[in-house]
Amino acid sequence: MNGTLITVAPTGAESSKAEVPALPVTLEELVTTAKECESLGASVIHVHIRDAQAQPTLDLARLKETVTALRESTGLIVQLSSGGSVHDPESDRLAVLEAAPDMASCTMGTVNFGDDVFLNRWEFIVELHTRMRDRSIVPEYEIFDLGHLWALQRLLDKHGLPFGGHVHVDFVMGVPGGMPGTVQALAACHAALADLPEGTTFSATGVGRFTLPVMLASLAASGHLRVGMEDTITYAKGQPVESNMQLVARAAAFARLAQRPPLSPTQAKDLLGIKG
Ligand code: KMH
Ligand code: ZN
Repeated sequence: MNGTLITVAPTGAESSKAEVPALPVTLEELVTTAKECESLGASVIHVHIRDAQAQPTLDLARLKETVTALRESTGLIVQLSSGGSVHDPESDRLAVLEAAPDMASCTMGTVNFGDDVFLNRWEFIVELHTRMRDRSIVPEYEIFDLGHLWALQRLLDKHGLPFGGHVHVDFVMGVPGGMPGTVQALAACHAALADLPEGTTFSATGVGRFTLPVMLASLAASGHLRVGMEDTITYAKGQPVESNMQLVARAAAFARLAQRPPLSPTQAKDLLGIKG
């Protein structure tokens, strides 16, 4: 399919509302952001939610309310984060699936995450993968390092394909502790996809100053894009991001320049094997 899937990751679990006032943290802010990002070319939304104090939470009732509101107000594919924050227990991260999103993230290994550790044990990964298939949820496999692709090959060999049969991965590049956001690292990941099922697709996101090089490298390698304030709060050197819409608009413009315009949510569903 000759178009670009654009995922917006508007909030994340790392930035604070006090320090980044443009971060969408309430349901109303999230829905408004989602609608505007859809109109600019996003087809998937990667969702982390916040509580009444704007702190990261995996509260199930809030997650269910969020999925419903996003479905009512947009045509976007709703992808919940099962990664949460580095402090969330495995039980809460698994329970995210009970909110019945279209997609959920599934990180393919443990990685140092700045001064913290983002823990993803093998048994936990297998449980996430299996429960997603049981619940008809399409995974996006999050790849923070090259070895995570090898772990994905092992997962699929031992435990079978995900729901829908299509494999989609997201290279998260430039996290301190993971792979760098360089053309060379992206090329290595791209080459490793040859060992995954035929037709495997990828998107890529570069954290912070890696945003632009990773976006351009991904487009050049026929990849898709993830952008948003989860990954960067700086638009250009010395220029804070004004909104998620600013990042989606830039990604859509680059995609058009590359002659691969943004996919609609319906086209993105076809690509990812999402029914309905
Ligand atoms: N917040 C990070 C610790 C995901 O959403 O699945 C994990 C993360 C990955 O953002
Ligand atoms: Zn996330």
